[in-house]
Amino acid sequence: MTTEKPPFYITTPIYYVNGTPHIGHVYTSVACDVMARFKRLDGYDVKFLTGTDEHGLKVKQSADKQGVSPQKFVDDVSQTFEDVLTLMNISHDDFIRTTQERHIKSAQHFWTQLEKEGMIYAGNYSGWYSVRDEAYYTESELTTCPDNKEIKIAPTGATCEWVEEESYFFKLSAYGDKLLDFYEKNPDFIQPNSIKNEIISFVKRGLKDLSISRTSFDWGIPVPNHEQHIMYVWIDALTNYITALGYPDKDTSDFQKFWPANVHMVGKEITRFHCIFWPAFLMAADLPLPHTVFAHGWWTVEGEKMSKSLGNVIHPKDLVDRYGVDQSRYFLLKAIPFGNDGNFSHDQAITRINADLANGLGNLVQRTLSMVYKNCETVIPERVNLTPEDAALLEQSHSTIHTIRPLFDQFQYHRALEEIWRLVSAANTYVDEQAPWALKKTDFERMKVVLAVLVEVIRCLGLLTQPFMPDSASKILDQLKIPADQREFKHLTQEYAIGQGTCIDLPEGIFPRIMEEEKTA
Ligand code: ME8
Repeated sequence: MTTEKPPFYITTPIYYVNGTPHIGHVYTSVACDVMARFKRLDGYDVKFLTGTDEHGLKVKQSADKQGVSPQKFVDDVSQTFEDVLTLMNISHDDFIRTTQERHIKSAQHFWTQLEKEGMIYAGNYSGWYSVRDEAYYTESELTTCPDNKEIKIAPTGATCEWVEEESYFFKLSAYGDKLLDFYEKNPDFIQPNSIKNEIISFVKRGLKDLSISRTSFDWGIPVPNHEQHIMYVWIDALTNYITALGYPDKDTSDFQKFWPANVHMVGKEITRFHCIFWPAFLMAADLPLPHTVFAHGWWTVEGEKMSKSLGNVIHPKDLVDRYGVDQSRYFLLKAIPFGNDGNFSHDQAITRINADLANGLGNLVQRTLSMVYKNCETVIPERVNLTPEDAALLEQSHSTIHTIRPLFDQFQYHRALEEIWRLVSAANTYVDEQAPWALKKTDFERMKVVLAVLVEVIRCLGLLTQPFMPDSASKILDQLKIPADQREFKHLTQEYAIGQGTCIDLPEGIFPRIMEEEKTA
């Protein structure tokens, strides 16, 4: 009997193509990738979507600055985002671009649905707009620039300009109570709680109708039947999450299986769009609402906001050249509690990678497998006559998955890593206490049992680290000759424990130590 796998749909924001990708973008993509891989290994049917947001004034202005057509510009920059996904070993199932035909059709249909429901009306917009945020702001939200009182500044620090133009509006003001009711009935919809509280107080202050079309430039999706208008970039962009499932066709197997999404992962600066506008649009279009929007924090670099002008932008390739792909993935998720802001520092990256990966996990694997290779004629020995210490360590290896599963459900990546590294430490303490190198001379049979226990712990560590460090975990599992069809979390049991008699190859180091002099490089 085959039972159907439960679905799990996770999305990143689609990234603006006005600049090249940096560690902020990579952070969200890695976090989603780790979740997607975790769920696949845990028996889910996963759909993982990412892509690029290619319309709007910000992108148009960037293209103009380079003197190329917007289409040529977005084609080139979108490719750099795809390349970074490959670089970081991201396992997305689909890459959506908002200039694709499938998306234009979907966004236009979505608009038509809102119009049919009577939720759109024509009017004139006059107010403040930030091109950098692609967002409208009310006067009361703005401050003035200390050097020039004429310049209005949004809460994000972006400058705003005064806009007056013909526009269509979405009746957002009709959704305040409905949204508050929805947040109350679905306490997991907005996470973490700090963001939920901000959104609730914003909605409670009263929602204004939202301008959803522009007429002063043309780089966007034409509004159906009113082609002098293009859609506001956010109504276009948010629709990507359903386009990728086949919308407007709601009968596709993907739409049936994966909508509503389990998680929209976003940075904290775009929660208003995802937690207010998007659910209101979906309510208006009579579509179910996603389960969770999780907003993570922001990275600064050596204490400063990343910016081209400060020259402190960290490019993913530099990170990978310096530390390696898996080491970079590990560091990004271990360095700060997910949901909090954090500061990137090379010193911290080196210290953590050396301590946890080179010395912690790497050393455990290397010293254990070298001893098996040299002293047991390359053959994994039998686990017999187990002591209580052996049994306790094996038990911890098989049960860690039960501790980290709920942590994944709460997006607590750093705590899941802490639990896995609790096992690494327990194993390293066990090696030191059991001292197999001494047993080699005094009790060779016991040495073999100690090594056999450690090999099983390493198998479990290989399985558990796969979502975070897929290549390194594969290397560990390959060295142990674990078959490809025995690498899921359901195999973290005694029943699938590594068999005695397996021959291993000469072990190769997995996590090289990063040299101190590179700190100042
Ligand atoms: O907002 N720290 O695109 P965007 C952490 N197109 N995360 C960061 C970051 C940093 N310093 N910088 C960027 C958009 N991010 C819209 C989204 S979705 C329908 C449309 C990450 O290119 C974080 O996930 O400005 C943030 O939300 C996203 O990149 C913003 O990317």
